[in-house]
Parts: sequence; C-alpha cells; structure tokens
Amino acid sequence: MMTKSNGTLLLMVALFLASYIYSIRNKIKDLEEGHQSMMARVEPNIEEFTYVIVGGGIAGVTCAEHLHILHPEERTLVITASPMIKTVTNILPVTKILESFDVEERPARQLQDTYPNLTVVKDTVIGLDSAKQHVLTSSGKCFSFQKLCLCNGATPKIIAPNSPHVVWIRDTESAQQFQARIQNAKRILIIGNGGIATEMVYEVREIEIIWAIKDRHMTAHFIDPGAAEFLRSELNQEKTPTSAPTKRTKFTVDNTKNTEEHQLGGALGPDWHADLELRGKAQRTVTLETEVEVARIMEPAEFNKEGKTLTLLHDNEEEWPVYAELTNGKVYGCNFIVSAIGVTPNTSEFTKGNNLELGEDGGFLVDDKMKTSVKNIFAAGDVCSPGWKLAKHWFQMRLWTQARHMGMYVAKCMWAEVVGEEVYQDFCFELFVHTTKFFGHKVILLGLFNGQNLSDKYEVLLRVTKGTEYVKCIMEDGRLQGAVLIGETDLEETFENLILDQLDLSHFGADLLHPGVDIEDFFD
Ligand SMILES: Cc1cc2nc3c(=O)[nH]c(=O)nc-3n(C[C@H](O)[C@H](O)[C@H](O)COP(=O)(O)OP(=O)(O)OC[C@H]3O[C@@H](n4cnc5c(N)ncnc54)[C@H](O)[C@@H]3O)c2cc1C
Ligand SMILES: *[C@@H]1O[C@H](CO)[C@@H](O)[C@H](O)[C@H]1NC(C)=O
Ligand SMILES: *[C@@H]1O[C@H](CO)[C@@H](O)[C@H](O)[C@H]1NC(C)=O
Ligand SMILES: CC(=O)N[C@H]1CO[C@H](CO)[C@@H](O)[C@@H]1O
Repeated sequence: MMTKSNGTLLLMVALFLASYIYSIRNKIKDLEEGHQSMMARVEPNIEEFTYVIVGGGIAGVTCAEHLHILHPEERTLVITASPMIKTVTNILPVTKILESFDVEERPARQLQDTYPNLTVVKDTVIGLDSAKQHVLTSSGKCFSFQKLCLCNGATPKIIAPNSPHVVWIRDTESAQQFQARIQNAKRILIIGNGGIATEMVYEVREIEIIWAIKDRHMTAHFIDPGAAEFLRSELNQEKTPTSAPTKRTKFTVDNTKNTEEHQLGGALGPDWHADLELRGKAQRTVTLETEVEVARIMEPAEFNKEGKTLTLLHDNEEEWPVYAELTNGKVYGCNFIVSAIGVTPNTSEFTKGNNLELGEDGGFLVDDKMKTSVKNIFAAGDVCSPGWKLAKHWFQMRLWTQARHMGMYVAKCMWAEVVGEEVYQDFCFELFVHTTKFFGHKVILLGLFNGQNLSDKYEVLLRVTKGTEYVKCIMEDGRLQGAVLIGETDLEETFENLILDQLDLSHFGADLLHPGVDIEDFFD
C-alpha cells in the first residue's frame, strides 16, 4: 500500500520531471528561434561595406576616388547601372577654384584595378532600407553600408521620348547630329529656354523657327531679361558672316524702369559656331510662343483625322512630317522638334518609403555637409539639390564641374562622420565656375555670369574682338559680380579674385576692360 508521504513524493517527482521537460522544450524552442534570427542577420548574400556609392558618373567616381585617398583601408563599393563609368582625366588648374579636365568613359573594371579596396559592381539599385542600412539590386544582391552616397544623376526631360520626330540636345556633340538633320529642313520647333535652346535659335540659319518657351522671357535661364529684350529685336535677322564689331562696350540693365533704351551695336555674342553650318532650307524667321508647353505631338494621319486648325505662317503650307499642338491651342507643322528642356534628378523608385526630403527642383535635398534628411545617407551631383544658404556668387547648375566638386566634398563629409572629424564647407561653393569649349573655343563662366539674382540694377561691360575673344563683365555698385570669358583672355584668375574680394572698381568705369588697363597690377 502506498503511504500518504510516498504519494506526495511521487507527485513531486512527477511535477519536477514535467517542469524539467517543459523547460528543456522551451530551451530547444529558444535555440531554434535564436538560430532563425541569427540566420536572418547573416543572410548569405549580404555583403558589408563601409561606404556604398550608387552611380558611376562623375560625382560617384570622384567620391570613390577621394574616399580611397582619405580612407584606403575601408571597403568602398560603387554600384553602377551602366557598364562604363565616367572618369575625369587631364586635370589642369585654371584658377584657385576652377580646373579644366576631360571626361572619359572607361570600363568599370579599371577603377577597381586601380584601387584595391574599391569594388565596382555593375547592377541597378532597386531598393533601399535606410533603417537596416542596406541596398538591394536587381540581380538580388544586398549590400550593407555605414555611409551611403546617392550619385544616380539626372535624366534629360524629353517630350515624347519615343517619337522619331523629336531630337534632344544638351551638348555640342548632339548638336552635330542635329546639324545633319537640319540640312533638309524648312521649319523646326524648338522647345526649351536654356542655353542650348538659345544657342540653337541664334545659330541656325535659313530656316523657320517656332520657339516655344514656358517662361515669359526668352532665355530666362541663360541671360537676364534686359539683354533678352535687347536681343529679341534681332531674332529674325539672318546672321551675316560680316557682322560689325561691337560699337558700344557698355550698357545698363535697369529693370526698375521699363525702357527699351539698352542699345548696343553688333551682336552680343560673337560668331563662335563658325565651324558648324547650321543651315536649313528657308528664309529665317523666328516665331516666339511664350508661356506655353507642347500639349501633343501628332503624325500627319492623326492630324488630318482630327481636323484641327493649323496655325499657318504661309498661305499654302504643304504637309509636314509632324504636327505639334501647344497649350495655347495653336497647332504648328514642322520637319522635326528639338527638345531642350533640361533634366530631372533621378530620384526614382528605389528610395521610396525612406522619407528622403526633396528640393524644389526634385533633387534630394542636402545640407552643407551633403547629407540628406535621412541619417547616414548623402547625395551629390545632378541628383541632389543644395539646401544650405548659398553664397552670393554660387548657384547650382547641373554640370560636370559641380558633379566633381560635390563628389570630392561629399567623400570628405562621409569620411569625417565615420572617423569623427570636423569638416568645413569647401571653398569651391563660394563661386560658381565652369569651363567648357564651344566649338573649339575656351569658355569660362564665373559667378553671376548672366546677372542671375541681380534683378534690380547692374551694368554690363563688353569687349569683343570678333573670332578671337569675348569678355562680358557683370558689375553691381562698381563691383564685379560675374563674367563670361571666351577665347584666350587670360583674365580668369584676376576676375575670380575680383569677384571673391568684391573690390570697388568704380574708378575704372568702362575702362576696366580697356586693353591698356592692367587690372592684374591691382593685385600686386
Ligand atoms: C548628353 C549630355 C551632355 C552633357 N554635356 C555636358 C557638358 O558638355 N559639360 C558639362 O559640364 N556638363 C554636361 N552635361 C551635364 C553633366 O553630364 C552632368 O552634370 C554630370 O554628368 C552629372 O554627374 P553625376 O555623376 O551626378 O550623374 P551622371 O553622370 O548622370 O551619373 C549617374 C550614374 O548613376 C547610375 N545610376 C542611375 N540610377 C542607378 C541605379 N538605380 N542603380 C545603379 N546605378 C544607377 C547611372 O548609370 C550613372 O552611372 C551633359 C549632360 C548630358 C545628359
Ligand atoms: C585595404 O584594406 C586592408 C584592410 O583594411 C589594408 O590592410 C590595406 O592596406 C588596404 N589597401 C590599401 C592599398 O590601402
Ligand atoms: C537666387 O535666386 C533664386 C531664385 O530666384 C533663389 O532661389 C536663390 O536663393 C537666390 N540666391 C541667392 C544667393 O540669393
Ligand atoms: C535606375 C534609375 O533610377 N534610373 C532612372 C533614371 O531615369 C530614367 C528616366 O526617368 C529611368 O528610366 C531610369 O530607370
């Protein structure tokens, strides 16, 4: 017979055993779960990098190169959607801030071979998890970062990108293709108000041009309204090969008065495009349509079917290869359409859901340390929009020079955050500088070269030697604010200093550009 105490003992043993088994089962479960979560953390295809850069353009590549200089022992990854990367070669200092260089496309491998701790992957980033600090690519790879730099550039805005009737132009190379096409054309429609559109309008001869712009003034992004007004009267004139030299070298832009008194002999721009024969097959006319956009592009069949009223420039117009309807209701026929409406920052798909703040023009907003609104994520080049308080003589223009400046500076900022150093904003953001070649001639743009932001009152000083040089100074209160230098003027260094130092030059007056006046002496 079982005694009471024996029974109790047995019960206790049973309970003990039960709880023991239970706890072991829980332990096993814990282990299993633990294992699972560990599996999640070390997914086989997460590769770890200190720095990850998206984009193999100038900004991305410059950033990678400078990270290598600053932090060679850390692993840096460049992910680029294109098989070629853009590198800067033949760098020559022009002034303190400005340098000239060539841009070359090179196989991505070369970069990796040059810098041992740099990896270049040809892949497209399709996802970003800013909390977990990793990016996903279209081939299913996952890379983790401590600091990420978005350098994924901008894309030309093209109306009707698939239409064979639309040509887009942004650089001098595509201008050459344009040249081939224009030879048989009688009429073109140019859309856009930037530098390229303006140049096209001025340079093409013997053709009818419809110029459709969104703004109220032509060339709003390129020259000031006063000069635009002045030039407008010359729009319809064929450029004559023997245009007279500039007679007056000074004129005043005063937007506070509504005057037409800005006179100036000769053309504002010299004939820098002499090498290119941009000639069509008709008598040159320019029809300016302001405050419009292109609403629709129609093939002849479509146009005929719709029976829209054609805006005629002549009594009997033949059938055109393409028709464009503008937002003001007008419909023009033409041989082809030139789209020169700028670029949009490529802040596309993959950053969605990460709350990256955008600037007014759609780029990733960055502060004076090139940081976006999200921790550990930086941006540089065409894809970013500066959100700091800009210096008076600097502004963003999506150009190589700035992609390079930003690429160098962002590398420093990323490195500084990793190592806990302090950086100060680079000197290059004090002054807008750009150098390029227009049809074989050196072009240097400094500061507020078109009177940007000087809406009230300023003076323009000009010195033009046809075919040789073109110097334009923008003066405000006797101080140099910006300049355009074309040809071998040798003035860039001096002018850079004059803009940065804001020296009072009023006693020179219009003689500032007189060849006999040695402004350089001013600094000695
Ligand atoms: C046709 C053309 C001509 C130009 N000519 C001139 C000129 O003569 N002078 C001048 O100063 N400027 C010129 N510009 C402007 C100049 O090219 C740009 O300002 C400059 O290249 C910007 O550099 P970036 O590195 O910011 O971007 P980009 O050079 O555009 O590079 C972006 C990079 O990001 C990659 N990328 C994009 N999305 C992804 C993704 N999701 N995953 C992985 N990679 C991605 C792209 O493949 C590319 O490699 C021109 C621009 C164009 C379009
Ligand atoms: C690459 O990184 C390793 C490890 O940090 C380092 O030892 C090596 O020196 C680096 N290589 C170069 C060329 O700096
Ligand atoms: C210049 O003007 C633009 C727009 O008109 C403005 O966004 C920018 O802040 C101005 N820059 C300066 C330095 O005043
Ligand atoms: C990958 C990426 O973001 N690139 C995009 C840039 O913009 C063009 C045109 O909008 C897209 O086609 C690309 O996918």
